Amino acid sequence: MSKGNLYAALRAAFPADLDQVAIETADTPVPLHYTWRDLERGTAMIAKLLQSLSLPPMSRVAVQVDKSVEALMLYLAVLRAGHVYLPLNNAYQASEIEYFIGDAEPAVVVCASRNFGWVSTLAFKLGTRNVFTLDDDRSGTLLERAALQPDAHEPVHRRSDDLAAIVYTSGTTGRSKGAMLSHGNLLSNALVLKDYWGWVPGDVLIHALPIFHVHGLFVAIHGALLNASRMIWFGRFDPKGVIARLPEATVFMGVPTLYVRMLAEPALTREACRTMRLFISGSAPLLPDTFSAWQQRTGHTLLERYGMSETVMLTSNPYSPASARRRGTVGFPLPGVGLRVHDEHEQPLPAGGIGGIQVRGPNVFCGYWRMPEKTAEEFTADGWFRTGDVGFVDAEGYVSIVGRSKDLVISGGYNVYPAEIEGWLNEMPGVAESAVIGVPHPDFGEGVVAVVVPRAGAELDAQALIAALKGRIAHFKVPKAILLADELPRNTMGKVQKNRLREQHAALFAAA
Ligand code: MLC
Ligand code: AMP
Repeated sequence: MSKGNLYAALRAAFPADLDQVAIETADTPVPLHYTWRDLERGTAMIAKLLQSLSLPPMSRVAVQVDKSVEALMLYLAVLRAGHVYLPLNNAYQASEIEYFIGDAEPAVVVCASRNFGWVSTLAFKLGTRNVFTLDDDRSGTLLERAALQPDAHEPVHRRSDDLAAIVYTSGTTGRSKGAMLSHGNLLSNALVLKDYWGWVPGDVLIHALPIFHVHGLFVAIHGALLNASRMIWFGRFDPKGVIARLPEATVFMGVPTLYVRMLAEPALTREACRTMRLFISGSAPLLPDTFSAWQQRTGHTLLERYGMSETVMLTSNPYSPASARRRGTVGFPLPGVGLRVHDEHEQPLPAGGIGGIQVRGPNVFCGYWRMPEKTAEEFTADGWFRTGDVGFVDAEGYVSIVGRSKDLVISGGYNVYPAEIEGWLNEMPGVAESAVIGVPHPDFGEGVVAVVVPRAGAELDAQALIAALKGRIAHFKVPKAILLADELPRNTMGKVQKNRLREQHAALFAAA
């Protein structure tokens, strides 16, 4: 019995003719075509392999691999086997992976074979018994072992409030928190979006996002699968490559950086977009200039929506009419989503009042993994989740995000938590203290910058600090610039005035 299992719901939407192509790869050495039957059989074999390991129910399966259709199959197999998927950014290094494995205690870890040495050492040390490899050329021990399994498997029964995935989002004060999402959180949101974004038979999605975050893994993939839509699958985002395939597609989803990079290509024209029905942007603020430039160049109005790992999608601009998609806003709360704006005294604000955005709904997560206190802090007494985003709702109901109460930088759609980077910097020899900020960046939206104060008498070299950080943490988190200063600006309470630093360095990347 599979009722409640998200995979079963997705499978139920597959087309009657399972021999149609479900996914076509765009940037493998030769194009690969996967039918719906391939997805069904491939995920069954991996699910059977997981079953053969006799894992406790709802074991975590941590996955740090390059993007491939087989990696997508692994996600679906974990769902159908009733375990809990734990996606990890493939840029993470040993210190980052050690934390996630230590915290989530996965029963299975799957990594790229080039990382097997250090990942398996860490995993075995932390008590994980099963480590497999999976590469983006369909090699690795996971598929070797799965190939020996039967290709039929009944999705395991799961209740809609059973855990399906844990998505780590970094904590403002250091420790990353695992947002626990249930089968019901994910399915309810996917069903709402199918309707809200007007998916129709014949839609074709270009998938060019990473599959270790909510946007690429849940929003894009669930959308296509629930609509039985073919996907044109890019292992990496390549603006020229994506534009070349637009005439075969109808839907595209991206973070703003993807749109900025496509706009830089002369090949992006109205003609190139002639078959497209919908371009969706999210994960970071879309600049009004990008919205307008896209409209002028392609004749299409970007649809901006807003969400987060803890809630999947929360708001969206309307699908129809396109003229109702309003620049600078993230649209309306999705059906079933409650959204309110409160001041710092927890009082509701009237239309236009700027305050903290709070939400509730069937999409809102079940809490942070093994952090009951943190979970309690982030929910109000009457059960609303504090997003940490600051914004307002106008008289017509459009939601706008104007800032964040959480100290967070979003660079090219990836979150970087200043506290984490400051911690690494402050440990380095010769560093007295540091402040990490985000400032406008033409490509990434925000660029990470560190202002570092040397210890008395110490000679610091910014490039050496950057190189040292690159040896320790994912490179996207490493500041694009490190500025040395004699001191940090502080208020009378002694708190670093990051606003002043942001103003002072606002033009740092302007000419880049
Ligand atoms: C890569 N680099 C970045 C970066 N991405 N630096 C800052 N910010 C980023 N986002 C750095 C790498 O570390 C590397 O540095 C160099 O750029 C080249 O790496 P690359 O892998 O070749 O980069 P590229 O392919 O150009 O990647 C850029 C990108 C990628 C924009 C395509 O960042 C991306 O796919 N972003 C999407 C993220 C996403 O899906 N977010 C959704 C979150 S879900 P070095 O030093 O090694 O040279 C969410 C909820 C919601 O937020 O609402 O959706
Ligand atoms: P994550 O923790 O990676 O899920 O990031 C979620 C955060 O991304 C949200 O809390 C917002 O701050 C931000 N975000 C997502 N979509 C948008 C958007 N359309 N505009 C502005 N910020 C966004």
